[in-house]
Amino acid sequence: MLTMKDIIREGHPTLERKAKEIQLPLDEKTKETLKDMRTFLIQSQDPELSEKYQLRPGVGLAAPQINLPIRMLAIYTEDENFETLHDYLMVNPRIVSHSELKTYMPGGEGCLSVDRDVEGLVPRHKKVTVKTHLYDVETDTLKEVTLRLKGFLSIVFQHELDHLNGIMFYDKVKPTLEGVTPVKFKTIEESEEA
Ligand code: K2U
Ligand code: NI
Repeated sequence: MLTMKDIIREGHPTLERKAKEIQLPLDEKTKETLKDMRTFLIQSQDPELSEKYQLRPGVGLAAPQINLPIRMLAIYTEDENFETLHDYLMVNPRIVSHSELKTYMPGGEGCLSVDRDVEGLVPRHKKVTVKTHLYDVETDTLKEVTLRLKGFLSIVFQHELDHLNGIMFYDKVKPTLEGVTPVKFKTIEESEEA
């Protein structure tokens, strides 16, 4: 299983390189790595397991963060309304279009590969249309899809895609973002209302 010792930290050269396209079909080793990345995110969000294995909570993880400069990433999170679970293992993802409007995380961003707080806001496309191959763990199948992501999911995806291009969130921080609306997260109470 993956733990924090498998995650490389800022300054490591792999985090600053452009990752390479993955040749298809996926080999077994790559499939196992994708499964491990997904398991890491699931365990990192479990109070007991994250405590037991000392995992920082994560909603996304890109292969370069475990020192694999190849174009794949995992996302495992609910959206900002706590309505839908988004569970993606993306291979060779690319943005094919995006909104002009921007958004941002109200408190700024963090990163599993960055062991410090970084002040500032990161402008992100409010909506992105993504073409990617998705690996399905249950059926051991890979299919090419088009995903339309918005809000928090759009931010998470762009943060992870940046890792595939050697870009860190602190390369993009701004002190303020005038005229840009941040993602609004529902409170747990709001999400539990009928
Ligand atoms: O790539 C990573 O380091 C994983 C980040 C992804 C991320 C950072 C900022 C904004 C969105 C996604 C970790 O998930 S940071 C921890 C986290 C946890 C819950 C919500 C937002 C960030
Ligand atoms: Ni990161």
